[in-house]
Amino acid sequence: MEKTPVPRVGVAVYILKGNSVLLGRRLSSSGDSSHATFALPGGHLEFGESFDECGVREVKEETGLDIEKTEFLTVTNNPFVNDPKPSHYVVIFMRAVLSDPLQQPQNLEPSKCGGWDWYDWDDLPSPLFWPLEKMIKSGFNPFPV
Ligand code: 8DG
Ligand code: MG
Ligand code: MG
Repeated sequence: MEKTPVPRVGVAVYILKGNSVLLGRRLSSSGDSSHATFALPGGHLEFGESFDECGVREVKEETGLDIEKTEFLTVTNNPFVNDPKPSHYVVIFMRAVLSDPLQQPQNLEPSKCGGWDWYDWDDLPSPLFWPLEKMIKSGFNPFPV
C-alpha cells in the first residue's frame, strides 16, 4: 500500500555577511520546481535535533562553513504538491554569522548545488527558489534592524 504523504520540516539559514547572504544554485531533477534556482543552505530536521543544531549541521555539511549566533527568524508553509515528486515542507528560517569572517564556502555536495556565493541583498540573483522569492516579495528582511 502507498504510504500517506506527510509534511516534513526543513531548516534554512540566512548567513549574513555585511549586506550579503550566501546562496547556491540548486541541482535537482529537471521538472522539480526548485531546479537551478538560488536557495539558502539548509536541509531536513533530524529526529531529536534543535533548529539551531540542524542549521549549524546543514551549513557545515553543504558549505564547510562554521556559523554562530544562530537565531530563529520565521517559519513558512511550503507545499510542492505540483512537483513530479510531490512534497510539502514547513520551513524554519534562521539567521547566523560566520565564526571566522574570512572563511570561504566550499561546494561540498556538488550533486545538489552548483556552487555557493555571496549576493548583495539589494542585488539578489534570479531565479530565486520560490519560497524565498515569495517571502522577500512580501517584505521579509533577515538583517537585524
Ligand atoms: P538533507 O538530506 O541534507 O537533510 O537534506 P537536503 O537535501 O539538504 O534538503 P534541502 O532540499 O536542501 O532542504 C529541505 C527542504 O526545505 C527543501 O526540499 C524545501 C525546503 N526549503 C524551502 N526553502 C529552502 C531554502 O531556501 N533552502 C533549502 N535548503 N531548503 C529550503 O522551502
Ligand atoms: Mg543537506
Ligand atoms: Mg540542502
